[in-house]
Amino acid sequence: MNSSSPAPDPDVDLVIVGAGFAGLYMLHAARGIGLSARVIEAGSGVGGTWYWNRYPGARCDVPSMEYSLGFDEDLQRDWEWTERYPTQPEILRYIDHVADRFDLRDGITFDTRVQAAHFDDATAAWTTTTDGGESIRSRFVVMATGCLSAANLPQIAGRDDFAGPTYHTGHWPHEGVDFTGKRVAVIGTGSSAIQSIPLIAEQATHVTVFQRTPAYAVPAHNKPLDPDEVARIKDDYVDWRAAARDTTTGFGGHIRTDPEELPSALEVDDETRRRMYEERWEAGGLTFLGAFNDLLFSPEANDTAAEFVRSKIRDIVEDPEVAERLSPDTVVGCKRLCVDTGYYATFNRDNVSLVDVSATPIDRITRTGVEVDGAVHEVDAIVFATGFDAMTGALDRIDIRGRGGLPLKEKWSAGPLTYLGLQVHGFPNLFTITGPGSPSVLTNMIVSIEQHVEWIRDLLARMDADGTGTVEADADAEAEWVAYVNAVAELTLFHGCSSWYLGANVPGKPRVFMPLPGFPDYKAKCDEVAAADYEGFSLA
Ligand code: NA7
Repeated sequence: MNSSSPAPDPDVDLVIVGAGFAGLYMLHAARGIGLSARVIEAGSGVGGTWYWNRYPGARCDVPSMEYSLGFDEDLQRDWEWTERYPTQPEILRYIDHVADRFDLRDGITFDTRVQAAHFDDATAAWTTTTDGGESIRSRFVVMATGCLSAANLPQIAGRDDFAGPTYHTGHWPHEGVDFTGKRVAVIGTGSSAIQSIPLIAEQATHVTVFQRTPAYAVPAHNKPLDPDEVARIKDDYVDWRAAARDTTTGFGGHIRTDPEELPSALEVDDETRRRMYEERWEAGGLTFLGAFNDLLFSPEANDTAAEFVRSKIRDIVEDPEVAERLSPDTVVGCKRLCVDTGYYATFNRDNVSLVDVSATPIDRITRTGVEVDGAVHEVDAIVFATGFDAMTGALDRIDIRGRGGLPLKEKWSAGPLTYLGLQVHGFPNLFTITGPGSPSVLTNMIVSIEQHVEWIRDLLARMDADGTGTVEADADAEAEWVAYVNAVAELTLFHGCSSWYLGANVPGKPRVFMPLPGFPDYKAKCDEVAAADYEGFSLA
């Protein structure tokens, strides 16, 4: 545009990309401070992760009373969860309810994918373009694109030659899949595989599981919620949520002991240690790793937990050779701990077999099956439970350009650089909800989403009140933050395996630890920054 002509008004204050929990709450929060916003969503409905991940057994590994929005007292009182861990359909019903309850649908354009978002230095406005051919000018862009939304399909030779149907767990057909009478290959043994394999095995003639790295799983012990317990929680919900925000992971505040009061796994005798693990195992769920204060810091302490899980696998799986192959020898919790219902016991079924592809990778996919070490395992369908290009994948797939046309992909070529996981230097007025460098996937995502949305909302309200045009992370604040995130991660055992936290599951992706461990310190830092008039950000 000619710099002497006046800049056209933006079409809208905010463009928000994605209509999962983050996008919906951001829309509601923006409207609450009088800003106009439009959400662009690739799916035909709201829900994000929970819209796409419809594989059998898909369920959240954070309890439903905690994996729910806490910002509205009436919402949290009215909604009735039915089970300890919510299923994907129940979470989707909840998100639909949220969209309707807060009249959000008229702000969302569905079935539309954002292709690009470019910042114009002259007008300090963003132009977002979509595959529907629309260009939208806005003051702000908020990426609510999710941490696990860009599917990772491995580049296995012959992948397109297979004659039967193939599925990725993260893009499951909405009408469901009937595996009755079918021989099914499942590639991958992460959380999605662990949830789906027991159910697929109940239906299919045969399931062949291709395992590259065995995963640790602890039992969910899922059950219907007790109405009396729910009533008690609801009476105390505000304090309950506050307790959750005080935990490293953003949930379990009501049951957790202060880490300072927990012993080291190496301080107690063998019998006490075993009893404490048994108690956590019986209670079920991710809090297993909270049994001792050093499980994610000391390799020796961690190995006691790892050996406990291995002993459980040996107890459950009848064939000792299969039990051995299912037993990980890595740090437990280094890759995200899985929460299962009957996963290991499924390998006692006659119609389930396990193929170890750690030493001998899959050679190729043929017309009729999966070939490993020269032998073809004949199947009728293939399920890719192969995960996601996590945390940066969804952003990389959009052509995002900041000041001077700098592509975000180029800026992040050696790994993501952010300040607080909220902003990137050179990309004014662009926000990433639960972006790399924030606790995100190491926490209850809803707690992190609410904290980010509320922080962004308060900043936008402040900018609107005093006529500030742009906010941008400072280069030195960003550099210090990235160094801090790395330093915190290095205190932990998260570096000890090839996890998606490090980008190690995607060939060629830089290996950088992306999330920041520890929600309370992070939240305190964000609050301090805001109180110091957004220290580390330039408001112009
Ligand atoms: P994950 O946890 O990333 O699991 C993907 C699995 O797929 C994992 O076992 C991978 O093995 C395996 N994989 C990936 N590529 C291949 C190839 N080429 N050959 C064999 N096996 C392969 O994804 P999920 O969807 O299960 O879970 C993602 C998160 O969603 C989860 O952590 C929860 O937070 C919810 P690898 O371990 O890389 O050797």
